[in-house]
Amino acid sequence: DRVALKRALLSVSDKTGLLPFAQALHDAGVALLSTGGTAKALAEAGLPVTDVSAVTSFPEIMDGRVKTLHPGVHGALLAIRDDPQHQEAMAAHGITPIDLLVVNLYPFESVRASGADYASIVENIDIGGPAMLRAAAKNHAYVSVVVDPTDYASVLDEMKAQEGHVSLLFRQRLAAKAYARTAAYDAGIAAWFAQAVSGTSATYRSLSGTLASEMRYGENPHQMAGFYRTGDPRPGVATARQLQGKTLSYNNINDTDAAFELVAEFDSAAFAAVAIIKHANPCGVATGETLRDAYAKALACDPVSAFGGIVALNRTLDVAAAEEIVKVFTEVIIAPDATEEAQAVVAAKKNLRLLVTGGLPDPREPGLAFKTVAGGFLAQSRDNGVVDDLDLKVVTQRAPSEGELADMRFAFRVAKHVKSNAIVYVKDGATVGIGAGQMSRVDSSRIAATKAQDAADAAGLPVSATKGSVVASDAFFPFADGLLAAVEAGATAVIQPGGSMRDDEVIAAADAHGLAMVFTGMRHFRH
Ligand code: 93A
Repeated sequence: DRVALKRALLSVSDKTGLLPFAQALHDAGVALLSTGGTAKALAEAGLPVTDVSAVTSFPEIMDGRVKTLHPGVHGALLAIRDDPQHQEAMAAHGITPIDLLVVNLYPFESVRASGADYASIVENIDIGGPAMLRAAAKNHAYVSVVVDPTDYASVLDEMKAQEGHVSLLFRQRLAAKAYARTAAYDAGIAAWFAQAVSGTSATYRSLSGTLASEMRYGENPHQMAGFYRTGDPRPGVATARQLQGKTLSYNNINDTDAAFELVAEFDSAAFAAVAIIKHANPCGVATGETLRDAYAKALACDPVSAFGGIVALNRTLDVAAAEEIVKVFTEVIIAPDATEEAQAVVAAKKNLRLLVTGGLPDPREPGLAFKTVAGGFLAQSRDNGVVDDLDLKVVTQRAPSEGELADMRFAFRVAKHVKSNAIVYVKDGATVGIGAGQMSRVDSSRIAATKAQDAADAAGLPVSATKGSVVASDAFFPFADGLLAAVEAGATAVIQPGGSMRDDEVIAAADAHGLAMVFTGMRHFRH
């Protein structure tokens, strides 16, 4: 399975390392074929090189759009050397096999990133290069294919170790790399098109990403994990700058994303907002005059769960907030920015990760969300519904007071980010009880109330904070029982999508207890 390298075709846009590599190939007795610009560079360096148009007996045409797309080239790459029919075809058409293909592609990605115009980007979609890479990789039984200049040295090492030959395993590895490259290249083109056509920055409409980092493990230590960037420029965990702390783990990234997307729902010009997240669910969310104030209120919701949590802020982290946050064991802080003094406070906690994003993502931005299923995946547009845009319908005899209404909007905003079934109690711009992820809505209601009672007990308060609160449900109450659980907890107003077959019963129960209730007409399931 060893193959001697006798003839190489070199066609590269990135000419890094080209000359010494070509020189070494020439010294090893390898004949060099090349395309226009590459051939020129080789000839100028004094290397003997045959222009590929001599092989194809066809000039490069259409500004180089067609230079290697020719049976003379592809036959030389694809021929099965010891197949009599292939040998006959080679003889009949004067085709000499190519053993080594060295190609790197038109720089589509960097031209796109440079903000070039549409036509220039299109012109930088390489056609002949990927075609040759795929042909050579397919025929790796005979052909070595090099797509990355950092592999030049290993080709020479391999040839040296094997007296001018390369092994099958080596060729297989090169082939795998070539296909990985053409796949990523095309995915990048698809992503650009999705963006160019939709006119939004939703590059994440297409399923492609570049490996940003490999984690030590995934959700659990026996799982592998990688973090991929899609090129979506939204401020968030994938585009953030880490100022300090340990490397982010898989769960950190997942939770930090949940925290930041939630806190971005709150208008930073109107108030400071803080969300504390555990296992991708909020265990405290609050707004306040200052971040310190909001953090204290968020922490009070469930101080036990906040231990080891992730804290997201909608404004620049200041020293006052930082001083409070570092008192509690916290895994990650994420904020649009952090003052120098705040950074100094956080620096005292070596492991604590501090991420700054440069801004807040727009919750109304379109985009896609994915989930894997056995043998496939699901894609849906992201939940970019915002309660402020909804037409709230009062369905009870009593209309909510202005204060209740403000807390209702707050509660529904948070419920969108809580795993279903979600029940969220809110009072005075702070969550006071959150029930998440239960199979029964009544259980979520009860858990939220119990947790609020626990927090009140721990703080030595005479009554639970759910007394006089409002409550949000991410989906309709199928029966009156979920609403009655909220009544029992002392809630005075309810916000929910509505739309149950038994809405009448639920409304009657609310009226019977003097509750105000509004329907949003929008559900916020999150699984
Ligand atoms: O325009 S192409 O899609 N048509 C081709 O036939 C072709 N053959 C090689 N691009 C083509 N290439 C690419 O040209 C290679 O992938 C490489 O990136 C580049 C090298 O051109 P030059 O040698 O003229 O600098």
